[in-house]
Amino acid sequence: MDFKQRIAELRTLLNRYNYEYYALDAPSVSDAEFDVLMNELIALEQAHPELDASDSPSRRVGGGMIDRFRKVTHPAPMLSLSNVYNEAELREFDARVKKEVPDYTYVAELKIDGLSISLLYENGSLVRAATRGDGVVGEDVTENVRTIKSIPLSIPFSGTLEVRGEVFMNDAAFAAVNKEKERLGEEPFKNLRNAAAGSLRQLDPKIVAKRKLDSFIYYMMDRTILSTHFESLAMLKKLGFKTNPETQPCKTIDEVVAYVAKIEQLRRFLPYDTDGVVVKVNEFNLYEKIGYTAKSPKWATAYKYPPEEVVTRLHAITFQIGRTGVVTPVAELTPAMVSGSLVSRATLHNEDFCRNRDIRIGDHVVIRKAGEVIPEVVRALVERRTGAEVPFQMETHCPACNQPLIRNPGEADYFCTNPDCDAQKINGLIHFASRDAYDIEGLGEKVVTDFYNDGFLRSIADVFRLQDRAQELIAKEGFGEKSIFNLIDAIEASKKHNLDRLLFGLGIKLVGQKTAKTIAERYPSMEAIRHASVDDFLKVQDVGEATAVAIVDWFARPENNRLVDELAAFGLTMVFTSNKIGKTTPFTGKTVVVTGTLTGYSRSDAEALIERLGGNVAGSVSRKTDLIVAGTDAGSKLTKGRELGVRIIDEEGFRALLDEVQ
Ligand code: 1X8
Repeated sequence: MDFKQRIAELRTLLNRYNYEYYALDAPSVSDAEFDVLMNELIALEQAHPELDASDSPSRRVGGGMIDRFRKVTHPAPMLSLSNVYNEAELREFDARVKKEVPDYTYVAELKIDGLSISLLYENGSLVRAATRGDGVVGEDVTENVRTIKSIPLSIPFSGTLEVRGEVFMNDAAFAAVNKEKERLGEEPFKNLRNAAAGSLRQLDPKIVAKRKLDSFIYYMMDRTILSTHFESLAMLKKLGFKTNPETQPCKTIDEVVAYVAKIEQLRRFLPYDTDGVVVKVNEFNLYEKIGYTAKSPKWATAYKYPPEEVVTRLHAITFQIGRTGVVTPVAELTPAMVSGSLVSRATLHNEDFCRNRDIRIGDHVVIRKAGEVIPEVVRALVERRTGAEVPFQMETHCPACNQPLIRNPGEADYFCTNPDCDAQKINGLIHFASRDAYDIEGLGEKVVTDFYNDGFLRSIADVFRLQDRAQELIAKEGFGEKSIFNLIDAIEASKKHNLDRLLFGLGIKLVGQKTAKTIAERYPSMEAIRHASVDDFLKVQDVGEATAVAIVDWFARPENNRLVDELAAFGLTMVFTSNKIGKTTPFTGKTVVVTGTLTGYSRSDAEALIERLGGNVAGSVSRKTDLIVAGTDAGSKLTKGRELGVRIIDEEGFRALLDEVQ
């Protein structure tokens, strides 16, 4: 047989075995047989590089490093779902559907706690995978997604097909990755969702391949081929996607209510996290009639289960010093399992929280872990008191440096104001390197603390000096040469991060992740931020007086300015590159259709511009269209827009609106 044919045969065979193993959970060959065929394919492909194909099963090991994730605009926005939290609200959802359409059925599915993904296939090949992002613009994670074995690289379908689903991690893969992280002295992932998100955003697809991500696909975006959602799920399965087996068609809302009750029991035993049930109207032809809100379809909703509450004993209250010096009371607990992880500490928020709830040492307390947030104490069980409990007492001095704590009038928190407090500095460094901030892989809690104590790391600038001390670090006990070089590579790579990560990472009081981003969007360089006044910051959406003052105060300190200068000299990115501009424009939130020929812009340039300025571009005119930009020779879209009374502008009007933005 000629090699061409053999390669094709091997690809087909391996794709099938892969599908049987990962999507159907029903392998028909042993791992050893699979490996033999895969090795044969790899050898043949290496001998004949001209036959390389992006959808070859050999590609699943992950290709070269990615330097950043390209932004992609979704063909149609990835909407979120409205939420309901109890049976009554679920029935209200049903009543709203019934008002619009008398005759309908539902499909009830598990809500998977992972991250939403869009997969685009052209003539059967996976050509693009994108994260949800803000729903309009996501990130291109194709190379990483190719390593997910339950996602087919090719499907028997001609033409273009977009499908959507959830990428997640199961319990076993989670345990394995955290074990490995622990071995490397890195901070473990806190939950399955973070592990899935953190893995999918890895810049090295080979690492992603090892993380064993999984998927369930639950939307076929083409709603013209079939007439119901349930049929489309069957078709997705037939095409080779992994669909969730717990999905159930429901004729009435009563059946949905029963399903919700059934899953409430079942979900505890599933090897992946579910945070609720998704209910969708089954008949596609009703979707337009039922309609959409700005953010979500009205033909679907998500029933969210309440966070699990567990009773345990609070045996001590300690005080934790945050990166900004804030001192938080922490409940030390008898370890208890809560929503899938062992909890031995929970936040008590602040002094007032503890006083208002009269939390005492020795109390039995209710704790919970709601979604992303850290575990918290909900209340004390007063009826279980013995009389030996000790009332809460706020600490007066910093437990790390022993300086007096202060609480400013009008604020809830106590602060340690000693700038040389070790605990503050270590936490500041941990924060800087953390995933949501400057995201330096390999520089977790343990490593930072260790490097700090050994004098390698005292300020953020020291992070970028570590490469000069590589030999000393290698000589230190506990780190291999490889892990030190990996760390240095990760530090070097991090310098490309966008400015909002740096701004957040600096640990300026009250500047959270979101605030850092909105500020960087408005003032897109470190110089602009450094020179902005309190009034300037107040112009930024959602930035209040206290935050504005905190930023200006931070930059007023000479040591902070020195730090910023040093970081710039190390080559860190000091400008913000945005896909969208932060300010409100005449296009913000508007649905715009571009039609006809424009002289100054190609259609796609005009559309990209509108999106960058906050508008949503649509391909057809409907009642939801807010604005039509009509060039010359505009046809039926213009006519329809006139009929519907949509605002219409020509190219000159378009330019005038753009001028308003400047
Ligand atoms: C989000 C999710 C959906 C489903 C499962 N898990 C999710 N996280 C499902 O449809 N079974 S749908 C969805 C969305 O539309 N945002």
